[in-house]
Amino acid sequence: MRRKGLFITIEGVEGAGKSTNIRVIEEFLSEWKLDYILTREPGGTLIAEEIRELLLKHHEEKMDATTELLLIFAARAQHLSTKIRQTLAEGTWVLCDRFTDATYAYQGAGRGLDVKLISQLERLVQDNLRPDLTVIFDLDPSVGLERARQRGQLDRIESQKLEFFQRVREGYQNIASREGDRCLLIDASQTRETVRQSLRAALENRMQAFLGE
Ligand code: T5A
Repeated sequence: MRRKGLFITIEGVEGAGKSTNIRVIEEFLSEWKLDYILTREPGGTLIAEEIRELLLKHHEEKMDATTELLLIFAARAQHLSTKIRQTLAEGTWVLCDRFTDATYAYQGAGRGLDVKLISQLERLVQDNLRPDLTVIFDLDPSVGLERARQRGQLDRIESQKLEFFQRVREGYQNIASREGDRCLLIDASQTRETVRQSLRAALENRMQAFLGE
């Protein structure tokens, strides 16, 4: 019996199918009879959700990139201290829609902020806590943005130029190739059913390793 829950994070550019495929992961965890919670970033607690609103809404004043970065880590500190750490310690798994890889991809690769600064904040806020498994949905951002557009009005971050999201995608691809043991890169350009099957096969594989420990 594991003493600690596993921490699984889901990543990808806008419209890559995170929400769609989180349902596949939930179904999978239920089949394995694992207790889990689903949460998201930025957000996941009352205070962190208020910070999310501030981050995603349009403002008359331009938000400085460092302000954006600090707000994201402020929300993360709140989320970790009031929800994630305690849940994992109780042995419950945590499924989180985005986490710090999104910060490296969006604020690092996308906005061009110094990666060293991000990793300093990561250490400050998370100490040694890192995800056990990260699923990254890889998709051409022009396809993802079109999917997001069809859903309604774009928020402040979704309204960035296409080149921004191309850098974000490359940021994610670099993380996946650097940290292959932790990350699963899923081709999200396929049909919903094919993505579902690839994801299930990849999870099956990893889960054997986790639960066989
Ligand atoms: N952010 C976040 C940072 O900048 N830094 C950080 O550190 C963090 C944590 C949060 C925003 O905050 C930024 C990144 C984001 O801009 P979010 O709530 O995570 O935003 O939301 P989005 O990325 O905007 O999530 P979306 O809901 O837009 O995208 P999903 O969840 O990836 O996509 P999903 O599943 O809703 O699918 C979109 C549409 O495509 C269809 C779906 O039915 C849906 O209509 N679809 C497919 N269509 C065809 N083929 C497939 N295979 C499909 N899969 C899904």
